[in-house]
Amino acid sequence: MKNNRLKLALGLCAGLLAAVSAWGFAYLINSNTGLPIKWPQPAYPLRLMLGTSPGGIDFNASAQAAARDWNAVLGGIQFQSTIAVGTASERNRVNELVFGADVFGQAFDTNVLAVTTTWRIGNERTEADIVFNSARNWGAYGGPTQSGLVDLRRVALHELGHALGLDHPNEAGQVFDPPLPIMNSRITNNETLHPDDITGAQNLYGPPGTPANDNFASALIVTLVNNAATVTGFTTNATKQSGEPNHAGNIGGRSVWWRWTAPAAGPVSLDTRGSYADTTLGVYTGAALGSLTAIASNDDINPGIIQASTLTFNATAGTTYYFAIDGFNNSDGNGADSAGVTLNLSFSPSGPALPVISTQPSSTTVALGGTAAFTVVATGATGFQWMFNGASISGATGPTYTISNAQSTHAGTYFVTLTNAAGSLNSDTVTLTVNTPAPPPAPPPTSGSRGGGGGGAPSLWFCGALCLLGLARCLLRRRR
Ligand SMILES: [Ca+2]
Ligand SMILES: [Ca+2]
Ligand SMILES: [Ca+2]
Ligand SMILES: [Ca+2]
Ligand SMILES: [Zn+2]
Repeated sequence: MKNNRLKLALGLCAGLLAAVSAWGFAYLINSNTGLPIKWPQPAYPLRLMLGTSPGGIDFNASAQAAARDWNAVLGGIQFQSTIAVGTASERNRVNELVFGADVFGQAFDTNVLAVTTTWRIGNERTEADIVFNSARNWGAYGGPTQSGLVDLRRVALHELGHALGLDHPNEAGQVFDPPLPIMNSRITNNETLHPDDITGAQNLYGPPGTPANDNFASALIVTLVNNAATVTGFTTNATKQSGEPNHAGNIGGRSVWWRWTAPAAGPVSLDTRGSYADTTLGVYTGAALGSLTAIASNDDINPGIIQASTLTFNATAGTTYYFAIDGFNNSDGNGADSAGVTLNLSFSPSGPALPVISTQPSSTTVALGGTAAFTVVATGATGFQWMFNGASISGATGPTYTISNAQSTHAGTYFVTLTNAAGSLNSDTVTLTVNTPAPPPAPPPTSGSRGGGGGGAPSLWFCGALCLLGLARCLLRRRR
């Protein structure tokens, strides 16, 4: 009897899909941003409610051993388990590991050993419960799989990988020689984390330790090959130094540094595509952190959507440029986002110069029905294109963009792309706020209405309502 198919992770929220990376490993992805979904805090609490078998096997200890295996290779997160008895609930913000005859009321598929149910808000994991199929015969052993007896620790190792944000590499079309990754969708004789499992998880949470290029003075040198370079690192456990600027105007808090000396004059293009978290990027000249000159910076390629950063600048021959990558989203109580980061550089030595902006556009506020204008002052530009919430504005192709009769639909983010023969240069991203008259006070709720349910910050109530739509989708996926 073949009972050896591991359950694929249920992405219970809408907008989840598996993605293939260039490396191997696969992730559960927020399809709105293209970024993996991660547990945001350094501590990842688990509530173990697996108990002891009639034969005396301590299954909570087996799950703890699996959690320790992941903890040993991860720098930005650690599973922390507590032992309890009881039943698990979905959407209670407690990450529970239990045995169950079903998955919160949904039957296990044939051959399924365990299921991880996951919930999220934006790029952040909010909850992951793991249900081990109580119809199986569970044990604790090492070595090859035994017919009719499932080793709980290695199944927990797989399901905790889903809780971290990993998906099945084999189902993303990736082929390996044995020993196979733990994150493959079928249980195998391999019982230890595979290099692919470890690299995949470290891209999300970093390896143990602090990055070597955390401090400005420890900036790593970028070396070009054919006038291009791609360097990688981790912002995990990086810090912000005293006197360090806010990169792209964002407080950040987990910066890492590279430096590069231009061998000739020419335009440079930088981006952080391939990073595993929301980045900011800044370019500076100067010898000390307290006396830097800002050259260019960027937060998002497409504000709020493509959260990697991109910028261009004109390099001067012989000048050393410092590149800082930091994390965004330091407003969620968990510090700036951090993960594996990538910096891509391309250089056109002696090429024509990019446009130069002397005055950036400014954020502005306008009354409903009023007129707002954004202006950029630049030299060397032959074309202008204003962008609104990441999309081109038809006809907005001059140095000034004017909005007449401003409505609430005009509120959002704007920038202008300047072009010439050397390429393109984006201005700072600025915001338009449209002040609308205060609405009349709401009438008091009538008796029996469900008023005031989900106001304020994203709440459990809100997340639950969103995720129920996802549930139907995922059950279809399960039955496939
Ligand atoms: Ca739960
Ligand atoms: Ca730093
Ligand atoms: Ca960003
Ligand atoms: Ca954060
Ligand atoms: Zn799985």
